[in-house]
Amino acid sequence: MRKNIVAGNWKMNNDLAQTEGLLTDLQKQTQTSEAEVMVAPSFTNLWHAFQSLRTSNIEVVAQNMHFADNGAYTGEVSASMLKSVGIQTVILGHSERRAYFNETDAILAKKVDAALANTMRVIFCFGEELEDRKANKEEAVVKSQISNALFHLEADAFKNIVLAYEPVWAIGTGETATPEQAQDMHAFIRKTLSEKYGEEVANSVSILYGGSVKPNNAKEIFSKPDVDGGLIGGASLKAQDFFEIVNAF
Ligand code: G2H
Repeated sequence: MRKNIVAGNWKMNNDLAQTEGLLTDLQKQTQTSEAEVMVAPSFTNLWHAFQSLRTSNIEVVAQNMHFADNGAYTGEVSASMLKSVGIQTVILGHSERRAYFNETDAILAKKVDAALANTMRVIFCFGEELEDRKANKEEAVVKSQISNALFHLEADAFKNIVLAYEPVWAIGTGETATPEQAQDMHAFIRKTLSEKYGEEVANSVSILYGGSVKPNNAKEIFSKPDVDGGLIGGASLKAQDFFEIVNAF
């Protein structure tokens, strides 16, 4: 059985005081679903968040990392640094990283390798842009993003990979893919995995949907058979909204 996961991607929001406030609010929430819950604060607040949530069911994860283990990469953070502050999971390939920081599939393949070599779990993000969808190229784009960054891996590596389909046109725009659009793409992703690695691997990988998931649309999106949870941006910044989404399973 694959896991249901709801991960909050705080992006570049919340200084230390705001992080403390949100962590306190999160711990007041009641979880009624069995989904795995994660939050991704910024690098400066990871250690603090890890300490505050270490006795809770909420895992603290990172939003990004570099592929090298150390060295002359000013401003970057490595997998071993993340692990040294308790972080076991990293989000890689978010469309904002691809768009604003020129992260290519080739760079992402190296980051995935580095995370796995450090026994970390990866939430690997990808998704088409609006022009791709208008040109009916969404499946081709998604297939190439996944295969370029992940298909050099052995099947076994997928035990530590979570996929997050985030159509770029739905991110932070208030525009959500319909539950049917999400299901169609998730089924396509699973088929693509199955063609390369077989059905067992394909059926074991959790595929999250991301892009303007809110308390009022989460239930319908999560009800789709190939949608195993969500990567939540804006709505993860308020504990109550986030837990309404967590409990939408
Ligand atoms: C997509 C998502 C979180 P939002 O970026 O990764 O953000 O829910 O604000 O669209």
